[in-house]
Amino acid sequence: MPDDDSPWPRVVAHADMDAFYAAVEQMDNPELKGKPILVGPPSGRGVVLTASYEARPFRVGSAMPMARARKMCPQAIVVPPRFDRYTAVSKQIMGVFATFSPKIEAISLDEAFIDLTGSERLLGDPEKIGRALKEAVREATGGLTVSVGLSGTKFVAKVASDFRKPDALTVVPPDEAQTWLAPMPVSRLWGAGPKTVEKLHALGLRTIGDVAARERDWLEHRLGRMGQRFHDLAHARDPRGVDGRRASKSIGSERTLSQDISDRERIKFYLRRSAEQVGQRLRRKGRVAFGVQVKLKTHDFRTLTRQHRRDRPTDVAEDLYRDGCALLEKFAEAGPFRLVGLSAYDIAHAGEEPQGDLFSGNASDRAEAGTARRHDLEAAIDTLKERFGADVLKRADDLSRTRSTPNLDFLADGEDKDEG
Ligand code: TTP
Ligand code: MG
Repeated sequence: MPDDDSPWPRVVAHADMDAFYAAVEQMDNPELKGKPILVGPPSGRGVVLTASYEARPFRVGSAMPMARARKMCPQAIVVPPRFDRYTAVSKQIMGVFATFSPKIEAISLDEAFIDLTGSERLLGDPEKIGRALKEAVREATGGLTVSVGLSGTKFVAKVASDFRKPDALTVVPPDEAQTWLAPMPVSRLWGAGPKTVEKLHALGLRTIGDVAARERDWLEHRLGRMGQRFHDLAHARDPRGVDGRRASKSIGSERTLSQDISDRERIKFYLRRSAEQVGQRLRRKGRVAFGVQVKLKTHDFRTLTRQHRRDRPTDVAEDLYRDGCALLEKFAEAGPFRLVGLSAYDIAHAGEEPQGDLFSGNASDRAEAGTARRHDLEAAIDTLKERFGADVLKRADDLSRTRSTPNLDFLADGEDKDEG
């Protein structure tokens, strides 16, 4: 282990394959090499899963409707996806990472954090380790390139891996990280979605350096807990460890359906059910969640997710459900889907959150008051359920609804999953 005053108290790598699906297709079929390709359904309906780097100057890429991408880049060759192949290559890549460190956190098929702290004596300095990692991936896969970022925190490593894609290696020594981050746009901050970015801009904060220059209290006053977090990240402080059990930090409920569905109202029905179960588990554990994720699995077994980070945490099913419905709008695919799930992540202990003044009358405080009322109501239902069982609960829950919504079956059935 390096000593405490080493410039690298921790060594964290983030590795992200370049144009992953497209690169696999180009590797397997030499005729596609060096050409613009779009991986996605050739039918013209549906969305582009990824574009090769040769196609990217035409401003086409992931999640764009295929028909539009073909118009913008007519010379592109459309290649149907082969998910089994990508999964197999992903296993190869993760296997390579495992030869560098046992501490790996896979984020998706093509992306992982690797904790390399203590590996320097064996593998050399971080730059050398990065080069070795890239070479090992190239060799094991038969030619694929990966972009690697190395620094002392997960946050900086992730920003670094994306910095000069493709085929890049970016090493940011921890003591230079804050300066290195400063010119980056605030959208790079972990947890800053489009709405939050707007809010930050309205506060006159456009770069990470702008955020770092503000007092922690100033940020906390305006952005709550999120402000504290941004302050930390902007100073390149990120205590998160590389954790192979990352999934255990979420609480989810999902269900594989007996028949594939496309109808949005039916999907919402299952989202509500999952939201009820997740809310109940959060309350039982005394936790609240900042993050809400919706997961859909397509009939051809592709898992799609969309997530949202709330400004205020919640343990209320109604909030989770509302976020879930908003997230549903963000899926480009129409279905049919074979699985519907909702989970809460970024979980905190209830009571740690600063409470707003319920009587000050601004919109977010009113929203919080609504959440508090709803919390009490749902907690009362929890108690009823514990005392009298699911039947009473069903009726109590019906009474609690002001508008007509599908009734819930509280008896857990199907593929309910509690990762918490
Ligand atoms: P990414 O790592 O986001 O993209 P990429 O590897 O294609 O390109 P980059 O060089 O910018 O990293 O995603 C990895 C794979 O996941 C991608 O090849 C296809 C798939 N994917 C989807 O299916 N849908 C999506 O919306 C995105 C973003 C990715
Ligand atoms: Mg990638």
